[in-house]
Amino acid sequence: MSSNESLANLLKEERRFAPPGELAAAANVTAEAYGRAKADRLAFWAEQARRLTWAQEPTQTLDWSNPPFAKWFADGKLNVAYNCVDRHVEAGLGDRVAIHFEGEPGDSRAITYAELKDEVAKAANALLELGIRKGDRVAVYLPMIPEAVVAMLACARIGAPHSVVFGGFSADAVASRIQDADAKLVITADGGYRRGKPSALKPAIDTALESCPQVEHVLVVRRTGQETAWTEGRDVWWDEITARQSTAHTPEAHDAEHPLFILYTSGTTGKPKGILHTTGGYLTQTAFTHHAVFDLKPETDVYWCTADIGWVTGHSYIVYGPLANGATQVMYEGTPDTPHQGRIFEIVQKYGVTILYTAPTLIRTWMKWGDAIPAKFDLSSLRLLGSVGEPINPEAWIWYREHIGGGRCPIVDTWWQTETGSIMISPLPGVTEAKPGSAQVPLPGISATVVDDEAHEVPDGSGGYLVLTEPWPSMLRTIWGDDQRYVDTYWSRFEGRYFAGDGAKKDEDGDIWLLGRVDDVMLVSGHNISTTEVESALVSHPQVAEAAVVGATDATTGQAIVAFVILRGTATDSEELVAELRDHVGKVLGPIAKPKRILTVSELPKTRSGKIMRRLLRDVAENRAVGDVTTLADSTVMDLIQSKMPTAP
Ligand code: 6R9
Repeated sequence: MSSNESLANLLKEERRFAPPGELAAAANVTAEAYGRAKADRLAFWAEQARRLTWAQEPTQTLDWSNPPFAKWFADGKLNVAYNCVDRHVEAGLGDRVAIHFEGEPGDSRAITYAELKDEVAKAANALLELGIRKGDRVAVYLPMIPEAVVAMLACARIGAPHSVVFGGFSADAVASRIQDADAKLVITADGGYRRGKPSALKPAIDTALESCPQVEHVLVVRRTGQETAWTEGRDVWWDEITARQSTAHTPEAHDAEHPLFILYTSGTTGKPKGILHTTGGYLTQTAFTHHAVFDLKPETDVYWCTADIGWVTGHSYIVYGPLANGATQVMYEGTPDTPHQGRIFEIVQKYGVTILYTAPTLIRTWMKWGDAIPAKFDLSSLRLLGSVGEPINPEAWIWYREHIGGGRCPIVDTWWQTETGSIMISPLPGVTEAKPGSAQVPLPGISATVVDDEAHEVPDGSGGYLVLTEPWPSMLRTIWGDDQRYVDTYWSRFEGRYFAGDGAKKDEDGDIWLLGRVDDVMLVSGHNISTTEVESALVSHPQVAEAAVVGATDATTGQAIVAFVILRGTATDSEELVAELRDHVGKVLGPIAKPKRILTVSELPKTRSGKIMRRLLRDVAENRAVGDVTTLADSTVMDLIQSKMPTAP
């Protein structure tokens, strides 16, 4: 993309929503924080680090003497599990519920901080009994059950970095991640409940371990009770080994830069990248952002993040941020349509959830299912809504606000990545006048901007590439075992700046709008057009629930826009409707953005964290064999979509 053809700035969204007065008056973080952080960024982060309990207080904040390899709070020492659990019990909050667990079949468990402390200590002792020591890597392949949280905290407690792999990734995907991290132990379960039935997990581990000889033990949580193949001497039942452990375990103080976890991101091509996060900076920023962005009042709020722990959102905003802040939260094992499409709302009602954090993919699915479903439940406990994972289309934002938030809850659209560790760009719920579809402003202490091809900051009203211009506490420290790839991937495109890989624009007020991955940007007749803007235009038509657009090679225009749309429950597919949708995009964005072809489909290819995989749709649109589908949540979706496609290009 060159500067004179940077992303066409097409979408105009004029709606504005001021923060609710009551929330603003009592907000955890107010406008003053921006100025304070700007005046002295490092002093601001040093102050945030004091949210944590350190065994040895840091005297240094940032060491950036060897960029891009950062050290934060380097001479400090702390234990993450102590911060997430023990200190709340010591403060007299042991009876507070940490986790309201809701299993898919309807079983539930409430776990207090005191109980969580005992579980984590026993699991830490069990890891030690199995020969795991500080620095050893542990792979975690579990369903969404409390043992996943316990396992992660037990690893953190003894200083054994965990590598959580999505339960549901194939044996091959698990094997390559176990090998890359050279894990010594795997923690898994017999199975978990998905779509109304037990779904086995351990067989994938058994297969994966055929090519991972270094793994000494497999620790198996009993969740479904299904028949499970067993390797004597290697496999150990979680309940049996933890039952004989003491609830006493003294947490060791680890260096602030001790590795906390590795989490693999698939990226678009090539070998998955093991993103490395460390201890003190990561916990400081996850705790601060959870406090600031969600305005958490731990005494009264019931918080719920619907992500899977296999995704970074689950690490930072189910495990580390909320628990460091002493939150009470809901954890749900299953799918949102089991046994019925109102399941999420039923759980909100049951626990009186006040803060709900979810992804645009689920919001658009709810739109497809219809307004009548949330209307059947009492959602009046909600006071704040969050969104993460993809750009949220303005129309989906409005739907979320009205149908879930009752028109009263502020929405925080939070931009961040596995690599950033914590939320970076987001409105503050008590401060920012919200704009549907925009993440808007870097949080206090964060420096982000949009640059053109030559690294010049673009003027307000223009588009380009999102970059982060200063190091931040929860930044990735490297790619596990590959420092050079870390430098090449993130720090080489623009000298001294972190390249996020996302297109973005700044509006007339300087607010940031995310426009999708740079790899997905379409080049039509010499204009760079963002996938996000065309998708948002399609979703703004009342018959459309969800859309994915790609640029397909075209003899006349270079690339032509091809759109795949999912209609709302009430709409019927017809040639007239397709023509109407093309005209609608033309009206909203201008004729250049009109899709050449629109196909209606019933599903879109998505990753397990709900992101649309446009690369696969491009293969379909260009009549190629569909590429690697291993990270797809449901691989049958591609067959369905291809069957919709006429064979001639
Ligand atoms: C947390 C997470 C990172 C990529 C990121 C961007 C997209 C995430 C977004 C968003 C627009 C938001 N993304 N949040 N785009 N608005 N609020 O999703 O991490 O799985 O590593 O993905 O997701 O493209 O670069 P990860």
